[in-house]
Amino acid sequence: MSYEEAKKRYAELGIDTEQALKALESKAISIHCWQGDDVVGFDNKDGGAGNGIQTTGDYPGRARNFEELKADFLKAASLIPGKKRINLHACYAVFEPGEWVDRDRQEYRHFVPWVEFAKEHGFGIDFNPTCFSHPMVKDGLTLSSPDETVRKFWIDHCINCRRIAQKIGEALGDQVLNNVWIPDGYKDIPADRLGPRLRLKDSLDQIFAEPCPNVIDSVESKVFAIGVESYTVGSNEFYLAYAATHPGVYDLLDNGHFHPTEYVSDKIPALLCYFDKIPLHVTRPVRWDSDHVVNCDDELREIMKEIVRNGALEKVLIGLDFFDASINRVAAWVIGTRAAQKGLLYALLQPDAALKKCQDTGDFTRRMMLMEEAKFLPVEEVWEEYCRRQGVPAREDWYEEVLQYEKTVLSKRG
Ligand code: RNT
Ligand code: ZN
Repeated sequence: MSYEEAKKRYAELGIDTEQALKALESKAISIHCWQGDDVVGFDNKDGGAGNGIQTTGDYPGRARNFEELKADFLKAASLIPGKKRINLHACYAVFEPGEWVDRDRQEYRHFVPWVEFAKEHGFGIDFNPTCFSHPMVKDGLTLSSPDETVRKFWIDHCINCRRIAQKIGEALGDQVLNNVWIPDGYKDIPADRLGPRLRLKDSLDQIFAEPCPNVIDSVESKVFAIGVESYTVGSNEFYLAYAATHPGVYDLLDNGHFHPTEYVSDKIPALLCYFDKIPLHVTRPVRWDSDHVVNCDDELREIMKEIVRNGALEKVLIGLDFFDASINRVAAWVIGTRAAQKGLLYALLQPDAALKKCQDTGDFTRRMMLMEEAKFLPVEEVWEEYCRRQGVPAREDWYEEVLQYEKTVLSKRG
């Protein structure tokens, strides 16, 4: 089937493929830099990811420094259509040769090389404090620590990060998402569940005190992590209530951070009743918060459907969050980002108006019939047309380029 034929088939259901392509093209996806180096960063040379997050796998070719990470990201970006942002963590500070600065004293200048990179290639930037993989995480705690030296260190880090994000936003003439996630919690049954949360609340109040007009602030909840099974300070209720009572702070939903029978696709329309922005971490949790590479699976499509059919493309900030060290990392970026975009396109090509009408008139048989028929509409032809217009490979041939890159670049790394 050709694109023109697919366009006609969609038109029969009142769906305009050209409009869908326009919407897809204008929606930026924030691609996380940390898939490229297994969440190691540039400021903790001996360690990998720690404190509740970890990568598994030993595929060769991990990016070991700024130059390698940039090159790998660019390779992936060249195979991904549409608008792209790069999501940075504070641990990706770029130091002068011989320089090392701890996280509470980082400055904007350490991220200027990233801003230059973003400007050169037309990427947006998003930012995150890195409150993990660091010796100042004491007893698994950061912003909720009872040790005031520890808590102050991380408050200072988070305040610095907002200032850095503000300057990045000013330099790019853009809004920068600055998302706070902390690993704080306990492996075993806590004796005090309230104290840590009150301390976290106080830390957040200090962190968000300064106005930063180019920053979109968010907080990210979690259920549990390895070694943090019994209690998580920054739980869903805690952060949702914090965001709801602090205008300008948003609740970030990571779809790996809920009980396996809970769905972020259902949380999006709940939050849309109250918030004008919902930042997302789109991931693929396999049985738990495993951060597998995003695939175009049922829940991904359902998440995208909730964004599209509620007219929330501007309100929902789509960011990715996965890290797989068991496969080619550049391919992981390309697969995951293209999957997210395919899911979005799929959602943009649904007969939403007709389906809603069925629901509101109680015609549930027709609703089910139409939903099922819509599953096999020719989305592939529209996707390929999109890739052709964007000048990126439309089909699996993109993988040949990654293999070539692996042969000439990645495999040469020690
Ligand atoms: C951890 C959170 C957090 C991190 C990144 C690296 O469970 O999902 O978002 O994955 O910030
Ligand atoms: Zn996340």
